[in-house]
Amino acid sequence: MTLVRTNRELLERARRVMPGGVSSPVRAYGAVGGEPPFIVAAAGCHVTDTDGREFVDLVSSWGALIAGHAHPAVVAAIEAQARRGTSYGAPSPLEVELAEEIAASVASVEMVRFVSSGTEAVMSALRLARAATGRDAILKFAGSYHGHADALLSRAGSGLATLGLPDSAGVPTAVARDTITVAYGDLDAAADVASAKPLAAIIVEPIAGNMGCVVPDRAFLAGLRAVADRTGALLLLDEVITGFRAARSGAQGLFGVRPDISCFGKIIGGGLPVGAYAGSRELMSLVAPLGPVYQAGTLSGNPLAMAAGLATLELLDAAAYAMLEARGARLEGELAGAASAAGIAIRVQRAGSMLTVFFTDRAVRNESDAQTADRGRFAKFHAAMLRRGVMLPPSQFECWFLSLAHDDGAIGTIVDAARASLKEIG
Ligand code: KE4
Repeated sequence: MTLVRTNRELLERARRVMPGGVSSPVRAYGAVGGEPPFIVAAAGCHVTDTDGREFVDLVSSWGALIAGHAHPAVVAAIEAQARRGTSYGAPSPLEVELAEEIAASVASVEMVRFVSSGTEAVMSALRLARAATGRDAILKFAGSYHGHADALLSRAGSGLATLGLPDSAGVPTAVARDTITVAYGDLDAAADVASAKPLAAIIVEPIAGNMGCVVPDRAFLAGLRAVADRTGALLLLDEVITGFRAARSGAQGLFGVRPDISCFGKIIGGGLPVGAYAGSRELMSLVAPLGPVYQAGTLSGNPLAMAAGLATLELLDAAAYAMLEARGARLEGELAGAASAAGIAIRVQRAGSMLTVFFTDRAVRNESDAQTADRGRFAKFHAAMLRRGVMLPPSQFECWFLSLAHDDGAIGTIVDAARASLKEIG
């Protein structure tokens, strides 16, 4: 095993044995340029790369680490569990405890099935919806991302209710065609599609995180619930990002909307591989071994992930959410102030501890609005922030995630770096 050398040498080695040198495309920095730092250590809100550079981290494992990196309580839970074994391939008390915790926190949840990623959760939830309704077609919203299952790598066809087209090589047309896509926030379009075509499910990010942060009108989610009820479609809320971030009860609790199926990930695993889909006892009883919907997984409900998730959720009390909201509000306000001081038009959109700085002067309500953002300017900003020791997600269309570890000092560092970086790129 060759000793790890500099970031550059590691990247060259990585590119020889891994596509793009990464395990997930966005990490390759294709959208922002430059070379991705290879992280070797992290604690609190800081990460350190192989060259010894330290950064304030706003990726936070894409939202999973709401308690911050290597939180002592989470590390202790993982260490203690590891000494009792890492995977049993059999039921364990930890899965029961985490399932009970999710059901106690989210009113629409009576039963939970754990899987190992958000993709797997959404893929399985769609299979459940199709089985429950006997229908194939699903409706999603442009700019949202629900993982890389074939049915969700589909983009809008030419007309409104036109069948979907593959959005990735390797996705069969026959699969993509059953996925219809309309603009996020467009309730009329959603209602028209649902009236024209029997849908198994309407799947939506209740607060969008994958076109950048977009908080929909309250009426949108309530309207989707009414459309689903009227047309017999199931409402599937993808809370992989927002679950236990937007609120303890998720975005569904915040907005008072009751889905038929919820998908979770990220935070409920405390940084270890996890996903879950959940709903009423009646609906979830269709899932094997109780019912005809098959879904399985070697590492589903993995004890280490369950232990890390439980330890994380234990930290998320009302005071924690109040602090995340206060820190998010401070960062939002000071970023806007820094931009106006630099004479640069930005739009900061936030929901609690997730936010996006769009380089555009207009409100971003959907994907086409988001596309007006100046990606080149964001790339310059990203590089300038990295040079100043702040690691932003490497895409204009992602969210910055705060954690309990982003204290006032860290917020100050971020704002100082932003002030200087905005002036530099101005
Ligand atoms: P995973 O399969 O990556 O665990 O989850 C897929 C997923 C599902 N639903 C939503 C709303 C999601 O945001 C995601 C994954 N999020 C991205 C970041 N926006 C993961 C980062 C990556 O792909 O590397």
